[in-house]
Amino acid sequence: MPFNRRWRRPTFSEIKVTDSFWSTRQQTLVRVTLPTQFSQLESTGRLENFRRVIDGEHGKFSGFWFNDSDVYKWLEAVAYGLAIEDSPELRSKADIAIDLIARTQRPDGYLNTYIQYEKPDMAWKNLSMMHEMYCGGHLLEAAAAWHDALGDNRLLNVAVKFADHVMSIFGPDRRLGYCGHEEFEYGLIRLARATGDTKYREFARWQVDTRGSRPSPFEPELTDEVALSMHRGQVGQCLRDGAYNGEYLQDHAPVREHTSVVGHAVRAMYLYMAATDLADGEKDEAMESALRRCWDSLTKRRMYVTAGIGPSGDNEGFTNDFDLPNGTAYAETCAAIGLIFWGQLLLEQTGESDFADIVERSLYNGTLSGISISGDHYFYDNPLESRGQHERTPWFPCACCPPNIARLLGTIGQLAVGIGDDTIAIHLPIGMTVQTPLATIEVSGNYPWESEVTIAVTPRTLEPFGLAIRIPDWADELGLELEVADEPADYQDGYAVYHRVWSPGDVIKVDFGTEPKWIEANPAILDDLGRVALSYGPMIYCAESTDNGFLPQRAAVLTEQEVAIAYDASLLGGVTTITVPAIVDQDAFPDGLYADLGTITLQERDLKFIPYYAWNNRGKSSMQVWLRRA
Ligand code: FUB
Ligand code: ZN
Repeated sequence: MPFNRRWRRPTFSEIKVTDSFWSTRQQTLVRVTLPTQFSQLESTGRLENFRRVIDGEHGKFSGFWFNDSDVYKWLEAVAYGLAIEDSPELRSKADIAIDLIARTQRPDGYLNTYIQYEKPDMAWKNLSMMHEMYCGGHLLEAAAAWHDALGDNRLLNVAVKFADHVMSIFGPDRRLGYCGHEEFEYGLIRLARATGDTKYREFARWQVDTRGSRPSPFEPELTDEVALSMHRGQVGQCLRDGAYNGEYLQDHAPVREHTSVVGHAVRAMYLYMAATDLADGEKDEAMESALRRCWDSLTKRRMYVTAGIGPSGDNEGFTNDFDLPNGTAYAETCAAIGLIFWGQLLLEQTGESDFADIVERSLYNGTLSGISISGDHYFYDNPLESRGQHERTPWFPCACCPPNIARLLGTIGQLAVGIGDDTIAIHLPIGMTVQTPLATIEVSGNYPWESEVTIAVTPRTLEPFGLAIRIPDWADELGLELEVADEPADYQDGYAVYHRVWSPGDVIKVDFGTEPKWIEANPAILDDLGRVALSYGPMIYCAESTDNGFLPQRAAVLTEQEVAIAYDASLLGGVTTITVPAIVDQDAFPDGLYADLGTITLQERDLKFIPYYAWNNRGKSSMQVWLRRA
């Protein structure tokens, strides 16, 4: 399918999430996550950095040079949170931040507290590392969010001035330049939509199209003492064998020539999001094929079973095909979120459900593990095995992930549904009420714990229209019943579609046939050899020592035997557990390290699994996703 947008996202007034799984999390977002994050923005000096610029001297700049972006991402999430559930306290916290941002902006539109406070003469001198446009991109996204979700244009005015300032310096007839950390491109696209001014979209296109230029605008920075005085990190990341190598920041080749995902994972996701959006309706075959190549490289050779991506902490990103170590997996929360953002754009433009499969996998696994059930502790990296050293924390010195997961949680409803001219698509069958010009759709059930979902349609037109229901990749047998008539569905691009004239009260019952399933990994993933993982619907499971009284590393599962499923409302906010027979190595062993074969005694024990996202919510523990197979 060519990239021609098929679905648009519902606005906040068109959708209400009523899902037992996600609405609790959205409530926690507004009542716990966003208020506690504001306290962190204050106590760690991120907001103080703005006051420092406004007022002059207040001591040293706090933290990383891209700390402004945390404030912008938090504000973006607040816009969504307030659209879901109004909160005067949260609103007044946001007002403080918005006011500070507006007052910090220079009259010419420039805005970056680190540069303004610490290095006022160094603006735009080190594009590869200093994140000025990256921070600006998050400002633009926050501005678009406040405009779109709340009709509030205060940030939009700041964003327009900033974008105009950048465009007065860089551009086709000006200086060649783009940011070492992509993000501004997508921010510009959203700014163009919010303002209706396409010049921002075209500027984003120019930045995407010129990325990978030779000589690269980053090359001179590697020998420029002024640029290096601010950050020498680019030398290590960008030089290989003494020559410039732009892989770390996806500047190794023009995007249309990219063949696989490389470098820093979050950067790559943000670049491909912009490129995908820009390809919409352009019939740009070279770009479409590059994006499909990179998507395949990512999801067929470089992605964990949890949809975590970027195995290495060295470059916070990609290494080689099938290199997916479990215990040292970096799998940054932001990268998993970026994968959702990119996959959703591909889904909306192509209508192909494969993209939604990955979005769903990331959502319920590698992304959701990034936040505690209480909503105020976070993982930065999301390993698939722990020997007890990992624990979520309330914040990080580099705190990109917490506000990123907040903005993702605010837009679950927007991921669940696609609205087309004559079709409504249910991408994620979560509980919700959707009001579109064609119909009101009510989805109810207890997904993902239960198999059955009911979709009730109340049309607003006498004309026929389509209802498309995604068939998840994990559903072997999909039961579909249109209660009012014996009409078969059409199957298109992984969706079951009923196209008909609807009457009020028409109901479709869907049974996803959710069953526990064992998964094997491609033998090329050496870390998973001889191992299996357990899934239930969209969720990947793990075994945690907390539930079992022994280390899961010592167990080998008996995959041929029956498993027991139980929903436990009192455990981890309500989860379905799966108990599996396993063989466990016993403790008794003579003093010392080694002994003759046969010394170890084995015992059959039950091994209880919980959803991966829910691990480490009861203190430190040993955990494994890929278990040895007996
Ligand atoms: O550099 C900004 C953000 O901080 C990146 O996206 C993350 O990977 C972390 O390095
Ligand atoms: Zn992050």
